[in-house]
Amino acid sequence: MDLRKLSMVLALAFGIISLLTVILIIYLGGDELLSYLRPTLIQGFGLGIAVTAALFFFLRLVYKLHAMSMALAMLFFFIGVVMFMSVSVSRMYVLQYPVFVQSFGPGHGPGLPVKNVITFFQRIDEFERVGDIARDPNDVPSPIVVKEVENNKTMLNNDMGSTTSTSTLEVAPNEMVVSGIADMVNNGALLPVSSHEVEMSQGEVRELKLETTEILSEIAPGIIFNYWTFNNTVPGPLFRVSEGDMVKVTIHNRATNLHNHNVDFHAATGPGGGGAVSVVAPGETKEFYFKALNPGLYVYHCAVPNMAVHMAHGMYGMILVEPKEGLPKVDKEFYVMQGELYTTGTIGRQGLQIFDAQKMMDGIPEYITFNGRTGGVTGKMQAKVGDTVRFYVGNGGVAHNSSFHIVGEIFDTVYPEGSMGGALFHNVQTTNVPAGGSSIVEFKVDYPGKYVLVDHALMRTDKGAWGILEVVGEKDDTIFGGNFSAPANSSH
Ligand SMILES: [Cu+2]
Repeated sequence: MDLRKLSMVLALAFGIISLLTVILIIYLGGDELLSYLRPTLIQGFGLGIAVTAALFFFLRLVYKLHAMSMALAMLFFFIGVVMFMSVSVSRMYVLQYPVFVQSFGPGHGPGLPVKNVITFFQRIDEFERVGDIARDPNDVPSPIVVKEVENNKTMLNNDMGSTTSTSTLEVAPNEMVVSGIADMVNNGALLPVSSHEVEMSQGEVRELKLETTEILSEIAPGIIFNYWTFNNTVPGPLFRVSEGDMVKVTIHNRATNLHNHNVDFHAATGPGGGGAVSVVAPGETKEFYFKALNPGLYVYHCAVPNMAVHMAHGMYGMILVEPKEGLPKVDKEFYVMQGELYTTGTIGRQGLQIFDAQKMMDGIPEYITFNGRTGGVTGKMQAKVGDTVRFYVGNGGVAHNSSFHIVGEIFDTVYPEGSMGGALFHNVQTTNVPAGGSSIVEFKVDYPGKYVLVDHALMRTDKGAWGILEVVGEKDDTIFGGNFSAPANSSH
């Protein structure tokens, strides 16, 4: 065969292989998979062109110019470069999808079955698309028992609903002076009772319902992630029970899901915190129970291997086990959980983002969020001057502790690491919230303005870890003063 024909055949073969590859990808996973693999295809196509051209060059050197030694030198040069690149790059980055990552944990590694990866792309249109993945930070169940600090009077809440008690901002200013506890009494949420009746209320059965879901939602505008959740939000719901209560958990794994899930309650004493008896396949439902023996603020999370992978998809939430005597009354309660997202695309890359197991193993998240996405708790939290405020702060991790801080505020009281019954901290600037742990902070808001919640490892604000508590009301010149105007060189 002459060289011209051979060259034509080679070029044609290259073209056909490229086309078949694209068709195979579309067949396996549709446009979404094609779009996801685009960088790899461009890389692969480029490499193909280079190899084909090198081959033409090699053949011409040998058969036309009879320069065999020069051809061999070129060949070895080419092999040498490829060897060098193969060590430094090792594999095309986009293919670091978990199926290729080897690890040595107790369960199986962060790799997902190839079958599930392909199935994900094939069924991508069947996954629910959730508009806002962030749990509303106001979504805090009403107190069960409230400890009145001033006169030691105890009150009982007979309403076990999870309605929030933090909606007083809508009322007219002259009604806003009514204290939070009075609001709740007026709403029928709380009824004064004797201490004897409080004793009787202990040891109730609390039914918690969890649905595990695999959905699509936005990390930031235009940046899509396949979240795995409890009850379709990140974090999952905040549950509220009382010390000594029997907690009955029902967990259902949505039928469209691809993976098994379960739940490990840090508030439970027993194998896996319930994880050992709650593994559910897609479509399956299970029940288990535990007694809330110890008061405190506890994380719950999915613990199906690989546990870190499930948590890094958003599978965490918290349960508050109130002490028997309740917590001191406050005017506002908020629920905020920090968490990390590991995506193959670097921060800001638009479109569908695939979970990156290697980045998770290295502990380098692209996004660190409050309540699951950037801006997850911004514009949602309000209080008025004079309010006492309590934050239930948690950390789903999966790698990093949070140095929780609110710019311009001081925590009057901290329940360190969400513990109860021991020493409380007072006058704290920044509190540690361990991965898989919590903290409770309380403070009175004294001055109007915007107070920024941060993880004080401050570069994490650029990854999304911040939110705003807005305080409205009268300025108090005895506490703070100054000129709020913009600097002279500001364009605003
Ligand atoms: Cu899970």
